[in-house]
Amino acid sequence: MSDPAQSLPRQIWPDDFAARYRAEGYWRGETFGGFLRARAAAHPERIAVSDAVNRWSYGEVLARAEAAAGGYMALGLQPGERVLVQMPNVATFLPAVFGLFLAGLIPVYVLPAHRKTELEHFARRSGAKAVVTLDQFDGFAYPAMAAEVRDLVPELAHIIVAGEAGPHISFDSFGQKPEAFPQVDPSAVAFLQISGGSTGLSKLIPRTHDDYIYSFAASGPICGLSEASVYLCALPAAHNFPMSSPGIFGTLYAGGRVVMAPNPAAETCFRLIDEERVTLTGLVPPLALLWMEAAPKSRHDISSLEVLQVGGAKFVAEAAARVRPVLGCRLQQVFGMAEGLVNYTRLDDAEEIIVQTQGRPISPADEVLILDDEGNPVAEGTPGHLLTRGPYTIRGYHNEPAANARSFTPDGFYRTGDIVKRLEGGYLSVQGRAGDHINRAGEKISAEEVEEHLLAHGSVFDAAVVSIPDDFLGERICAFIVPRGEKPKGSEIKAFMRKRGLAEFKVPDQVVFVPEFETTAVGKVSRKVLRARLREEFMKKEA
Ligand code: OOB
Repeated sequence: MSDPAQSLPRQIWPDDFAARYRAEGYWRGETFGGFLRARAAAHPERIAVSDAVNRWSYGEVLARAEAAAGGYMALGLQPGERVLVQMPNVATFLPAVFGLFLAGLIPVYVLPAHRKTELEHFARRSGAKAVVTLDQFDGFAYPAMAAEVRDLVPELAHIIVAGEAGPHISFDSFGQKPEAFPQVDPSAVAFLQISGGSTGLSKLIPRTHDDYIYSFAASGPICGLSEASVYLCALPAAHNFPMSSPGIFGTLYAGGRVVMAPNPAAETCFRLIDEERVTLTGLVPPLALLWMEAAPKSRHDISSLEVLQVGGAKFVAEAAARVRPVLGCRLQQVFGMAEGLVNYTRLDDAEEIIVQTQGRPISPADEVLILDDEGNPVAEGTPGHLLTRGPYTIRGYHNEPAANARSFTPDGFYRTGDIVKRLEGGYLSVQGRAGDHINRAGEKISAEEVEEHLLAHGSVFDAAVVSIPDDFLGERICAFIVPRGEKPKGSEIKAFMRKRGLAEFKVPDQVVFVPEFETTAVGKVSRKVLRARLREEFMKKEA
């Protein structure tokens, strides 16, 4: 059988672009391992990361990462091979992934919320040889799930577990630093990030050392980072936003300190902000709303918080305007995507820009096109499709020729699927999106993927999944179902979805039974039109 990931490219940009990005100083030939070594040499004693049980200096993180690299290499894992990483927000996340980087291995970042079906998909798509995970978190046993997936995907040979490893390989017993580390090429793929899956299943996003390090190094000054910064990682660390905008990597790059929050609940995080004197954190809009609810009643002192970033989904202006008065910190809006482009409002922007826009790109080399349906540029202030190209935006997904033909133009622009308006000064205002995915509290869910699972239920004749605007979540998932024979209960459908081994955030929030779906004289209407009409009808009834 061919290894689907054999073809991991050494460089994903055409030569002329790569040469330009180097010449202009965006790509500096740094690697993840290299920058951690440099920081550990410069300030070995300074604290790099803490969680509820551990508190490690830069020197300790490096030593643990080197020992991890030795452990991975002793298993026979070879540079360029992929390793699934499914770790919640714990300090061990850092030695686990920096160990992979030092060994030339390629992390594939799986969310803690992902379940068996998704883990199997990522294992197959990436051709991963191993998984690194935690014994348990929040009552869930990750190693048992990994073992089930290994039984289905034999290439996934090694299960490496931090904490109680049981019959598996113990991450904590990795102690031997290797005699020599492999040479790592900064222009090579460093890791695979997971796409939100706008159509069908999640795709793998190849990011290089050069491009990703540029994105978080350049984010540092925009987000006011310094050695004195303390970043609270409240969202799952595997998400692109808390990982690199500027997130944990940007904070370490700047020589600051990362605090891992076990969950993003207001009380958990307020306590950590108080105890650790946190200066910066990032949230999705629903969490920002909850924090604003909770702050006036909290007994914790959150006055150290200088900046609250909000992104991942549209933060409405009315809520954005309340951040400063209620939480006593500045707001920074972040509009980014795991495929690359990240926009920030600047800390010194006028209040109106901070509240009303989703920011402007990081880089002078970010190219932004806003086009009408025919592909012509629209006037400033007119909504259109956002396309982008630049020094940290990928040119293609990993091994997805069909999706790549749809999602990228022949000259390398990524079709984001977002509908935006460009305002004066290059600021963007997100208006909506062209695609059919659901943005549920910042998690992107493919309607198609959920429909496929619903159709596997014996009593489901047909299913269409749509997003419904939701005051709290931004959007919720509504499944319209045409039953086959006797109508099942909505709760039964939800339980069925959970049993399919899916992340909880993909389970429909609402199930609506309808006798049939509309057809035209010629036959079925397209899924896209059907979803749009179902949403419209439903919203009319709700109003
Ligand atoms: C972030 O990354 P992804 O890959 O989970 O999702 C990207 C999509 C964007 O294409 C857009 O549709 C939506 O999420 N989005 C926003 C937004 N930020 C992201 N829509 C409206 N307003 C915003 N502020 O979500 C992500 C990656 C890096 C930094 C921040 C967010």
